[in-house]
Amino acid sequence: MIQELIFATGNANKVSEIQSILGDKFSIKSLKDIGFSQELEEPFDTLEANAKTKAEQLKEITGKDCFAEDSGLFINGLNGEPGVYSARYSGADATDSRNIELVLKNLEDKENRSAYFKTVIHLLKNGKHYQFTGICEGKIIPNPIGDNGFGYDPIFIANDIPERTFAQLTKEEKNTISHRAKATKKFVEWLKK
Ligand code: ITT
Repeated sequence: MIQELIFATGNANKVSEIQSILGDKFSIKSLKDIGFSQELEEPFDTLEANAKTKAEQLKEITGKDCFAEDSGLFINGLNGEPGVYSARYSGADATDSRNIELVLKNLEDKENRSAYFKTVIHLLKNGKHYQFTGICEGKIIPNPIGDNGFGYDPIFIANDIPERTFAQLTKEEKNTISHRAKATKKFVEWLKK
């Protein structure tokens, strides 16, 4: 039987990446699929706390078990920025390209360009809370390259595939090494138990 999971996200790219790892035994319903158009609040300064609150807010509204994820890019030469604020780094009208521009500008005079992506998945099931974490280490390049993926993918090169940016990888390739893939694989292992 196909297990249905509600994913507290408005980000279609996250849904697509996670669905392809979960496979056809699981069916993910996004906020859009369940007709929910409000944005969930993310008021905290850690991925863990924001993932938890997004899952709790949706549980409160739907009464159903669900999961959420919060992720971000942590750049060592910028003291961990944009981090938990990755989605809105360049302000209220942030876009992926404005965020990238700001990161590159802030890194101009920095020698250390190492960075990592981190994902925290928070599952609320039968009143219990579970978290699964994934990290992908790499570096930020000076100019964006590639059209695939989303967010900061065009400026991030993972240590595991050092020849290409995340935006030059296929979804399948990104899903072998990414932060989200690592967290999702732990999540799937848990679900299969
Ligand atoms: P939610 O509805 O799930 O909150 P969101 O896009 O607002 O969707 P987050 O708050 O978790 O998601 O912000 C994560 C930001 O971090 C995202 O908008 C990207 O800018 C960046 N990011 C996360 N994972 C990424 C990835 O795999 N590749 C590139 N950028 C990523």
